[in-house]
Amino acid sequence: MSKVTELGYVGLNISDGDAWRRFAADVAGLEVFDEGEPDRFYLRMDYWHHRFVMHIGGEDDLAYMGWRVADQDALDEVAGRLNTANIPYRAGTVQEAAERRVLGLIKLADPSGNPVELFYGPLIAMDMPFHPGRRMHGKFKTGEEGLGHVLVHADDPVASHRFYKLLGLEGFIQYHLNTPIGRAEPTFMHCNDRQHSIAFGVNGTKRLNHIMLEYTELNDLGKAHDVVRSQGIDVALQLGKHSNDEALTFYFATPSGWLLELGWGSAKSFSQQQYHTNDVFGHGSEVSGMLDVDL
Ligand code: MBD
Ligand code: FE
Repeated sequence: MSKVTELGYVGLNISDGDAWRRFAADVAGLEVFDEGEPDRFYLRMDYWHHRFVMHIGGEDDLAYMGWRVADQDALDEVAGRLNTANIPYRAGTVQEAAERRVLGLIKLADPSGNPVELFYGPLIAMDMPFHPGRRMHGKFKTGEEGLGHVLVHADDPVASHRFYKLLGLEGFIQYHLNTPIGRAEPTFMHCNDRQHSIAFGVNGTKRLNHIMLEYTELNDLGKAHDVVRSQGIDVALQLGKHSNDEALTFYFATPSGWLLELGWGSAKSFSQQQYHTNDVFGHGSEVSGMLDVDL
């Protein structure tokens, strides 16, 4: 059975391009890459042409998630499963594929309306090695594990689980948590060694709650933390270690209001269900209203 292999790229609608250019480079160390298009710029993490398309203008939120499949045959097979399940999708045009720097794609939405693209054949710019936006000790951990993970809105987590399973992801509820509005039972799903590539079950006002990016070196997480603190950026959850992916992370506000979770040292995905009611340590809430879970 053909499955998605990684969260390959993400499109974001942003209201303040200049704030984002500074934030991406100076805080996270991402490479800001401009191809002279007036309505967008790109963020790079590795040899990929881009991992993020930053669409200037519009509401500050997720524009689309790009989930990779191996090739055209794999895309046809997944599309066949969508047909069987009566899930509508649209084939991307040649121009739309070129716009994303991929060889082919289809466009659809998950059960909560989060835009999804399934693609194959990304442009890997081997002549353009990653050039970090600020000094870095190591790299971003990408490769077969994709760009990181997203926590997205789900009106009906059971329907979302069914949808992402159809794409080939696996996973399940991994926490029972307390929140100001009652119990949350978030679901975490994976499609490669990354412990999760998508999570849902904690809803806010936007489609996107957070994106998690991971460094290969602890020192780069420490540097990011220093920059966030020195710039006085709102921290939603302080440094701490998750019980499921065992990553050391912290969460802070992006110029779009949703959160960036930066991390280091995560464990691999696993296929037997277990659950947690607390994290290993830390992740204390600091600025509320952004990720109101009691970890
Ligand atoms: C995560 O990455 C996360 O964002 C939450 C809320 C819980 C466990 C792992
Ligand atoms: Fe996360």
